[in-house]
Amino acid sequence: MPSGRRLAFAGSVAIGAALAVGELIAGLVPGVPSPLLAVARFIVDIQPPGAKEIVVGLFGTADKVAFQVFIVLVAALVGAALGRLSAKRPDAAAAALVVFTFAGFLASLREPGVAATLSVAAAAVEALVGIYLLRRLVALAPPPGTGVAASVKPGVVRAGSATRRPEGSSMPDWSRRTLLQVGGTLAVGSVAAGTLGRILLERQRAPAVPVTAIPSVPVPALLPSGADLATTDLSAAGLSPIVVPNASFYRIDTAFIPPTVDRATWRLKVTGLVDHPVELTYDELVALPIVEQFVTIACVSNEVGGDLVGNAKWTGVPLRAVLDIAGVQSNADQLVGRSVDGFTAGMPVEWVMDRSRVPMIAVGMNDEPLPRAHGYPARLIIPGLYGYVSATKWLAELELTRFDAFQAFWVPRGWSAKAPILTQSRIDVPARGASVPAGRTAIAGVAWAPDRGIRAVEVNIDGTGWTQAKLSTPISKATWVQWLYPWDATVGAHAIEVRATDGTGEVQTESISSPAPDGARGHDRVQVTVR
Ligand SMILES: Nc1nc2c(c(=O)[nH]1)N[C@H]1C(S)=C(S)[C@@H](COP(=O)(O)O)O[C@H]1N2
Ligand SMILES: [Mo]
Repeated sequence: MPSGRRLAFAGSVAIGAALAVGELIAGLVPGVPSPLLAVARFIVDIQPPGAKEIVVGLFGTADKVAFQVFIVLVAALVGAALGRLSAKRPDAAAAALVVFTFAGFLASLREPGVAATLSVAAAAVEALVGIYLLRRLVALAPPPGTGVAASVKPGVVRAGSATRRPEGSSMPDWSRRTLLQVGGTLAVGSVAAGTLGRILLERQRAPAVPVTAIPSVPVPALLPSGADLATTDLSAAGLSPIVVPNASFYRIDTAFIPPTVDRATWRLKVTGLVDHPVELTYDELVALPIVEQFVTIACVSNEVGGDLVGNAKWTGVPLRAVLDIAGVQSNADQLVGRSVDGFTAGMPVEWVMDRSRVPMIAVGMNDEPLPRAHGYPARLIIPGLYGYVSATKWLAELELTRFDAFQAFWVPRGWSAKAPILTQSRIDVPARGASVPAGRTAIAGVAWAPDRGIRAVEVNIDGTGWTQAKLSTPISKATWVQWLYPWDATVGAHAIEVRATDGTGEVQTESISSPAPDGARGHDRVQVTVR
């Protein structure tokens, strides 16, 4: 291995170990944020509008992991550069390392619940570990330009040889083995320490007391109950259920670790342009009339045919019941839902005041307390609006303000301030690129246009014309419907296309738009082979 690469390896390992130490301290010491998460969140927060198409896909769970792996890889590249620098100018490399750890510390200051003194101490430990290992490992790599004997029988390495430097090109290439062994061991140890740190951090954040059931008050259902649904559910293998179970419900948010909220100390504030600011405890909130309704929520970054959409039964308090206690002033045109973690979503006051819908502060999801990932203990559910402009999870505050006075989280990042859910339909079966046997087969899927409702769904096979699909009985205008078209499939390649008509009679547009700034447009299409 050329000496440049060894130096790079040495540097990457040193940086990786420093990062791992940071993760471990974060796991062990409450109040010290994970450096990796702090940097990840900082990048999400500062992303320029141009980056929105890349970063908006980040909020799925798998994407969050991928994003962190990416940051670690970037850190390793920085480490590689520092390794090379360290061979010539060790002090400059050490200084750069201090700058990087300090930048990580600054990013971590923005995290909720951070103890600044502990965090700066942790950053100092990270920097010292990084500098120490950088020096030790770089010392194991020969300086650039030093020739190294190409083929020497690898010697047996004893622990003490780790610090010895090769004295010339005729020496056996022990340094290489030693560097690889020491570096490799450190790298493996770092991954283990980092993982342990993250497990401990998750544990710190996990609720101390098990989540208890939603209040056992009589719940007047606004809409048909689950029992009625069973009979209307269309069935086809692979078709989405009308009600999506909590465990498989899509999850999108900017939280790398979902906030843990203690229901006993949680408060909901109503602030801003109101007659009387209000502060409610959880018990006070759920003492208000409780309602239940099925609502389909969707993510604006859902692509045509994508799965960032779902329908659930929500239990909670009508939002207007709380707003009425505060008294909304007439000049307020925007309601901002603010999360305990600082996320904000802004929606028109007019939309939530419209008597035709029942926006709610949900505390239950599909007859269970709101799961932590979906906003425990309370979140907003506003029929008809995309999640980023409405569905605030881990809700802490309702602020009455004006669109010209405040921009919610995603707005300065290139997304529309107002974003009603667009009419969409999706083909669930047959799957994209599937091969199906000839004969009668189901083409089926879901269609939604909350809260205008779905009037019709049509299927077009091979561009031969639009034919009506059968619909499940809609629960309400705020929910999706299933659709099904029994198809007599003939051998060959076929293209299937779908479109929906909403409750106002407007046909889903076929002109394509990307998710940004206000949702994806266009028809879902699949190609299948019939054999
Ligand atoms: N606190 C908080 N609430 C949030 C978000 C967030 O990032 N933070 N994301 C919103 C977005 S973009 C969507 S699509 C919905 C998703 O809700 P779900 O994860 O329960 O499906 O939550 C919304 N509420
Ligand atoms: Mo979203």
